Amino acid sequence: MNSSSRRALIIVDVQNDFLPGGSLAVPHGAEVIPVINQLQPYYDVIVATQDWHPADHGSFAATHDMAPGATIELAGLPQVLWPTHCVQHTTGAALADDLDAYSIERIFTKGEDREVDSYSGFFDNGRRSSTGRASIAGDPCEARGTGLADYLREQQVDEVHVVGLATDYCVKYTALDAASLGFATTVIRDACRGVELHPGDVDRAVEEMRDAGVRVLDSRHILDDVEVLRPGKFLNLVARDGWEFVQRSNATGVVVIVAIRDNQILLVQQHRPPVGADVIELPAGLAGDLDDPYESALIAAQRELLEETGYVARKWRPLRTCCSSPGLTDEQLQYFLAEDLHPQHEGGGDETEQITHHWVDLDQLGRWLDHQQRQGRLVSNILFAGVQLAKDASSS
Ligand code: VGL
Ligand code: ZN
Repeated sequence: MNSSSRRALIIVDVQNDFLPGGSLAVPHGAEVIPVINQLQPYYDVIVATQDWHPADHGSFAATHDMAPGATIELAGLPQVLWPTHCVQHTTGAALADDLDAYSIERIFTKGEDREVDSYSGFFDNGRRSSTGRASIAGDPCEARGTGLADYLREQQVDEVHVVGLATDYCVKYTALDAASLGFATTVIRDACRGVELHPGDVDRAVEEMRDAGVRVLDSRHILDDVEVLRPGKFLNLVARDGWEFVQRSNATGVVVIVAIRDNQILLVQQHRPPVGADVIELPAGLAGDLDDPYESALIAAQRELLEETGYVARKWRPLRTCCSSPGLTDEQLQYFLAEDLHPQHEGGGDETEQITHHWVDLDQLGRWLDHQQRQGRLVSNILFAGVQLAKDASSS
């Protein structure tokens, strides 16, 4: 990074009212705090935003004697009504105690005008198309900016990373405004949590931000100090010490299941686009790729086995964690032994997959695979590791 190009972290609304116990608690909101604390040393400039409402703010349900969640019109814009939150000078409006505030240079308040809400840390909701000049007090023709854009420019910042609460409101609008103002903008997904008033809101917010040119990364991409050459929806092309490789951008790990019954192993067969063929492999899948990015590996393994093969195992044992292709990816595979197996349904994978399964005699495995390859199927090397690990486990 050259000296005139500086990177800022914008910490959005990490305030007590948005945390568990607060009046507008964002589910799992407190989980962002340790992640944000870890990230801070990687930035030249750190600023925070603070939702800072008068007690009778127009976004509060109580102001209109209505129920939270309803939508009204405010300043000519649709406005979701919220529980009373972040009232100026209250504990609920204070930044979280556990958030390291030592390096925060400036706090930009927003939402002071009772007639209009302000999700973005840059502008109120009514001025989304303005130029980003800070407001001149009392001049209604000027954009009602918070001063954040000017501050960042004064600090020679051209790249901003946005974290905090909530992914589907203030984080989203802050990131969209940053991008529209010309800042190279990244949202660090695992350093944010969403309200999810409607299921899927967070995913939709992520899509919307991506469509607007916002890069979406996980904190490990910053902490690892890898350079992201090309972000993708599922994979990022990155480099470390000049070595290009791929990182998964949507999962925390990969689980592989070695399911054994009566000296037979459970194999799956599915079409794999990169090789353009059906591949014989072990049941496997991503941990933390669905609604819960923090799903444990064991739960993911149980879910994948059931989804792909229809089997439930009553006995589980972690085996070994191995890297899969260390020149190509940092991916690690967590192998599990699954025993005491009971069929529940047909399997087959999710709606996008067409997975069939086979029970194969371990003593006949080589010949069975020869036969499969003669039929044009390919064999994943992962299955040989699984066989070996199962052998090691049964002799220990
Ligand atoms: C927020 C709703 C109302 C946020 C603020 O910080 O995302 N959400 N006010
Ligand atoms: Zn608010």
